[in-house]
Amino acid sequence: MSLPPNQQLVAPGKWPVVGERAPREDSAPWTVTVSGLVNSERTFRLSELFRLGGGEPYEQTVDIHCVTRWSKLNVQFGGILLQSVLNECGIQPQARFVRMVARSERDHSTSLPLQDALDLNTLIAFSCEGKPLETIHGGPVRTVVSGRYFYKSLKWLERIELLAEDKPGYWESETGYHNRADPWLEQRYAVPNLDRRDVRALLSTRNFSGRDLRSIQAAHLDLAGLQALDAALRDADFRRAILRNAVFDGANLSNAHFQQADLRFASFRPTDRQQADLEGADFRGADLRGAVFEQVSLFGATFAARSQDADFGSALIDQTTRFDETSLATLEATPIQEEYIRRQSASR
Ligand SMILES: Nc1nc2c(c(=O)[nH]1)N[C@H]1C(S)=C(S)[C@@H](COP(=O)(O)O)O[C@H]1N2
Ligand SMILES: [Mo]
Repeated sequence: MSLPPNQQLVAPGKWPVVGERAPREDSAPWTVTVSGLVNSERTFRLSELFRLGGGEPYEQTVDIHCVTRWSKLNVQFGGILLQSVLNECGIQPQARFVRMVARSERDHSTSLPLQDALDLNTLIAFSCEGKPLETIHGGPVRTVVSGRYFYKSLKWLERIELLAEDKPGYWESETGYHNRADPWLEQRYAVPNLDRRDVRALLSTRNFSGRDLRSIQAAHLDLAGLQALDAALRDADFRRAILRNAVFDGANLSNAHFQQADLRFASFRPTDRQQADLEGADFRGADLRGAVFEQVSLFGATFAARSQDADFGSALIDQTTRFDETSLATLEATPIQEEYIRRQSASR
C-alpha cells in the first residue's frame, strides 16, 4: 500500500463528500457538450456518451487523494475515456488545455493540460463499484483523474472545452489550490505573493482578523494572544509557534501546520459570519490543553500521530480541552483521530 506524503486513509466504506453537494436544478435532460478547439462541436445525451465506449464501460481502479489529507484507495470507476470522446470530435492541433465545467449553481470548473489529462487516462465516469454513481459524488456523470488531488476530478460534468490558454478552475483561482496538484509532490497550494514588509508589520500587531494570509510563514514565532477572527489562513505555517490564548474564531485554517505549537486556551469557534475550518490541519505534538473547538470542520485533521511517521508525537489533549459533538462528528471518516481525542479528553 502506498500513500502520498501527509495523507491518511479513511475508514473502510467511508467516502467523505467535499465541496458542492448537488448539481444545479434543471429539468432539461442531461447532456455533455464538447466545444472549443475541436473539429466538430458535439452535444451528447448520456445514452450516446455511454455507447461511444462500444457498450462496455471502461473500468479503472483509482486512488483518491483529497487535498485535505484523506485518501481512499482502490476505488473502481466505470465509464468512458476522455480520449475516446475527444477522438469522436477531433482534437485541433492548437489545443493545449482541457477545461471541465459542471452543471452546478456556481458553474464549478477545473482544468488540466490536455497532454496530462490524456496521459493520466482521465475517465468520464458514470459508475462506481459497479453501481450508478451517486448524485452526491457527481452522478450521473463526473470526471476522475488518477494521480492528481481529487479537486481535479469534476462532479456533474456538463461541458468539456479544449483551449489554447489555460483558464484555472474554481478551487485553483478562489482558494489558491495548486494548478498541477500532484499528490506525490504535495502540490497543494500555489504560493501567494504576500508583501514581506506588510507581513512583518502584521505579525507585530498580532492582529490577523479578516485578512487573507494564506500560506503565511509564522513558524517558531511568539504570537500569544493572536487575534485571527475570520482570517483566511489556509496552509499557514504555525509550527512550534506560541499561540497561547489565540482566537481563531471563524478562521479558515484548512491544511494549517500546527505541529508542536503551543495552543493552550486557543479558541476555534464560529463567528456571526462563519464557522472555523480546520480540514486537514496538522496538530501533531501541539499543546491543546484548555483549547476550545466548537462547530469546526475537522475532516482530515490530524491529532494522533500516524504510524508511518515517527517524527512528531500526538497532540497533548486532556480533560481541559473542549471539543463539541458537532466537531467530533466531522472526524467520522478517520475514527483513529476521533478515538484519540475522546480517550485523551476523558483522561485525568
Ligand atoms: N462540481 C464540483 N466538482 C467538484 C467539487 C465541487 O465543489 N464541485 N469539489 C472537488 C473536490 S475539492 C473534491 S475533493 C472532490 C470531492 O468529490 P466527492 O464529494 O465525491 O468526494 O470533488 C471535486 N469536484
Ligand atoms: Mo478536495
